[in-house]
Amino acid sequence: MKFRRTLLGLALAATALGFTTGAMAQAAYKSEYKMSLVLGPPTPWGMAGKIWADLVKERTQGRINIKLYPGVSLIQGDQTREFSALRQGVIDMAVGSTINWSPQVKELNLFSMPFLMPDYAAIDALTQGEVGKDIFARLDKAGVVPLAWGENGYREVTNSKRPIKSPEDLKGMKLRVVGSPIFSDMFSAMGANPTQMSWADAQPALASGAVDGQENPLFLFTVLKMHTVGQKFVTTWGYVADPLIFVVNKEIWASWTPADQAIVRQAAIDAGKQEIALARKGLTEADKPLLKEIAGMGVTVTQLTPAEREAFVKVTRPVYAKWKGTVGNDLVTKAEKAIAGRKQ
Ligand code: X2X
Repeated sequence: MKFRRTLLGLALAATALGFTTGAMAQAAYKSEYKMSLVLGPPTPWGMAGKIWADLVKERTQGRINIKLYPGVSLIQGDQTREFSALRQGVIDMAVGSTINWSPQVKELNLFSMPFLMPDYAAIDALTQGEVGKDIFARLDKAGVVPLAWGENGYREVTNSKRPIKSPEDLKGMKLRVVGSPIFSDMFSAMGANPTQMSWADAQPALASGAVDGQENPLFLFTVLKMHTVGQKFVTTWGYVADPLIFVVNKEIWASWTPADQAIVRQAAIDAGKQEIALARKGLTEADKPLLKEIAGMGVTVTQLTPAEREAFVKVTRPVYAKWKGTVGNDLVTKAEKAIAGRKQ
């Protein structure tokens, strides 16, 4: 009773001071929320963050004001620390790749398993289905609030040496890979010489020739004009695609009114849909205009035949088997079934 009376007293005092309860809640809002991203606009990933931030600002009439920090600058470019920083509140919100958070959340390695997702319908079967829900429950347990899916995309391999058509072509090739162990396992199994580094370090390493190649979605090839740093060969093999996930730190989330939470969630879902379309642009049309654009830069674009692709599938099978145990047999089996039953 006493407690209730105190609360009532506080509310009356606040009213006397000219606050409404809504205004009291708003007083706890920060003037700016920090959103972490690896890639900024104009990449699709960067646009995911921009569209989300713009929608939130507009729909909350500026109550929630988000600033973008591309290049994972809040954590000095160390992208594999992003998830821990989010949990700790160094970062308020993020649109992040499953790859970069997988060192902390092992289930996210699912999307990095070699040749698991043969086409875009397979990605959708996972992210938009039960597997996606399981992953979100796991992220919630790990200490963040997951809201929506986006897409970085199929990671195609580029290099300065020769066309890659078979695992033999990768022999001894020095390739930059992300700092997540499954990538070292895969490229070692294919006979390459993988070297782990952040994206911040990868760009000078490509420019100086310290590495021969890298793998990333092809929009990055055109945005960064990778042919100008000697990347003359591109092979499309569709071995891995990394989704993006829109998340908010738990304490920040709890500080918002339910109405604002609903706005932020819906804005993330809307931004995710728009961004996925941007990420697939030029790659899902029958004539794949993005590949034509890259070939037009004097780059040799190799599209593997099913038989050529199969050789890469074969050499990476032991990696798949090993990581199936790490990711979780049940989750991987569920994913395999969802993909087998996907709508085309
Ligand atoms: O580092 C990469 O390759 C990038 C930009 O694709 C990710 O952050 C996963």
